[in-house]
Amino acid sequence: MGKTIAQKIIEAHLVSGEMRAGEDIGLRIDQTLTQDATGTMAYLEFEAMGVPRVKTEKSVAYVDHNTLQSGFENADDHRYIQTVARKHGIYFSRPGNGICHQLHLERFGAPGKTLIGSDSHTPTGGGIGMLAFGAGGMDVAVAMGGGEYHINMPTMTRVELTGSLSPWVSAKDVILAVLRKMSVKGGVGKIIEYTGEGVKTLTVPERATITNMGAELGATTSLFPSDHITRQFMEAQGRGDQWVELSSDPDAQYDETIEIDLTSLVPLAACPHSPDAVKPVDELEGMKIDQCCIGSCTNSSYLDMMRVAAILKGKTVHPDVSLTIGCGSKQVYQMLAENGALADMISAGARILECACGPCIGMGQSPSSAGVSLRTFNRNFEGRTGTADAKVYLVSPETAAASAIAGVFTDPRSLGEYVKIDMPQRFLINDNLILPPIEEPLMETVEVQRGPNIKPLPIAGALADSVSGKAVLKVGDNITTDHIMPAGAKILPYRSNVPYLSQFCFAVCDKEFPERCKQEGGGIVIAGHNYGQGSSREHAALVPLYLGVKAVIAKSYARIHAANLANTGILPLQFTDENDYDKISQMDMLSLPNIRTELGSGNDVTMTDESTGLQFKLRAVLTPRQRDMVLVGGLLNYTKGEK
Ligand code: MIC
Ligand code: SF4
Repeated sequence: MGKTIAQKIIEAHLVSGEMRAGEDIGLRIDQTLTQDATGTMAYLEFEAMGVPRVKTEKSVAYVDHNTLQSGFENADDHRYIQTVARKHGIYFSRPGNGICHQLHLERFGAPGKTLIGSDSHTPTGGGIGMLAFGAGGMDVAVAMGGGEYHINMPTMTRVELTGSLSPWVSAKDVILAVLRKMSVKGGVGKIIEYTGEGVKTLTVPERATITNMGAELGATTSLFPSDHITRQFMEAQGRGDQWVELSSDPDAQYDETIEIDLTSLVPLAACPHSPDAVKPVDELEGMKIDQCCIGSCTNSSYLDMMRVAAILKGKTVHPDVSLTIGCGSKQVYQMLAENGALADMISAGARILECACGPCIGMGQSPSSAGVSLRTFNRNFEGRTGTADAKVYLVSPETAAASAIAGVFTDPRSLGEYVKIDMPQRFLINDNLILPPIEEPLMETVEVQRGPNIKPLPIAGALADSVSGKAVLKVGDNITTDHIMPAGAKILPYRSNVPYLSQFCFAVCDKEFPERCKQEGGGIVIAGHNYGQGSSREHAALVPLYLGVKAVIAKSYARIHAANLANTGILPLQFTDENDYDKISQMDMLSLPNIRTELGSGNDVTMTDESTGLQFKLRAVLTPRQRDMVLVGGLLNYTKGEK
């Protein structure tokens, strides 16, 4: 039987398990990436494993999330990551070089390779035919040490693209159209492959915008074939020798097919507060706006920026609008500086930001109270900007630029003649902000430098015979990791300080939560569907662990977060009957009397609500390997035990 592209790459990297949908499979990982906000934890975990040099083909540590350095904490974290990278054979991308996903695509990624990254948008690499997954820091640490990366073998979805995009409609509109069809949980358990004639009309950066936001579908990953367009991109990056062709077999079997006609697409926007709340821009036209932010790992390529510059050329940003622009990489930034496009942006009044995540993760540029902000980013979750009542719309760079000039939501098709930008024959290549690994004897002499803000990570003990605790929090559907463990300029500097972070846990939902956990000695969290969507930050598991959370009971989970819970030793449990969710009230006393014995033999778990006397049947969302892991208190204990 023919194979899909993902099945071919998986087959070539399969270390354990069988390629049957739903089965636990272990993959050999060729490359890893980390960023600074999750990287400190990942490297602390890697150090705890005691492996002298990474065993991957390439591991890269990027610094892009927190580059404000508003106190010593971040500068210390950066220094820690730089020295730990030097000590263990890891490339280090210095702050200012750009955003991890854009940079990885430009300088390291290659078709047919496997990549895991401690960031949920790692599937950006699917734009060049990589099999790239977002993962928790512990999974990345294990992969750096040569260990397998485990996932449940996903089902295969094909998105068949026909036609070609109309002028002023772009890749962002394609993925917003997919989100409108599939919703933020429509991709869970699936790998999405883009096929069809329309693929040939899309450049690599456009493909990468689409695979990047596959994270917002909850998909395990997304990818495009590797074809002549991929080859041209790799050659233009001076890496043509790393190109291989990749396509699915003509008789490949997909579990589901979705059709998107590129020709009929129109500019779209995701409305507050969810990436799948999609409407055509022309329905929003005329709405007054306060801010436009262009950039992020989704839309910060050379092509994106050149189109924006062309729209801004000779114009002035509307007096009521603040427009920020951040390029995805130093390569893009320097090319714009050299060809004059940057001058067009500056002249129009754009506020140029460093090449980094910036406003996307709430690092500055919080909108005014109840402000309307148009962003080319990938997430518009409540509170993520740092302004609780801000209204964020996710749009294409074309829509953002047109609206920034007009001062109101504007359909870019009203701009008149389309400006076509060609892909460069050769990108400007200057890797002077990437510090390559050093040789073994030298590595030994490197001293890893740690600042006082780096606190030890909480590690769970072996699972007790029985577990009980109050339902310390009850929340609804689609709770994001930004709800569980917010980021932003005030909190991000403390990503290596779990005790400090714990004060902000679930702050968006319930400010009393940390205090309640302290009084009750922790407990159990009750949640609706798609619990933990969004970021890969394992802090959303480590911090609840620190506060004494022993289990989460949800209607369903986002993939990376469920894995992070298991990795840290918190039980991810699921209702077998969704209606049971309504029968539990916050502060009920819950008990799992036989949990250890039950998990020893399977996933069926019984729970009693001591406050009502009701009994419930739950299911542990764990593979057999994860059950063993939870029994010993998480992945670190499990990996140590394996040696
Ligand atoms: C995000 O977009 O939410 C982040 C910040 O990049 C996260 C990682 C993090 O929380 O550090 C992600 O997407 O995984
Ligand atoms: Fe950075 Fe935003 Fe991309 Fe996350 S989504 S990696 S914060 S740019």
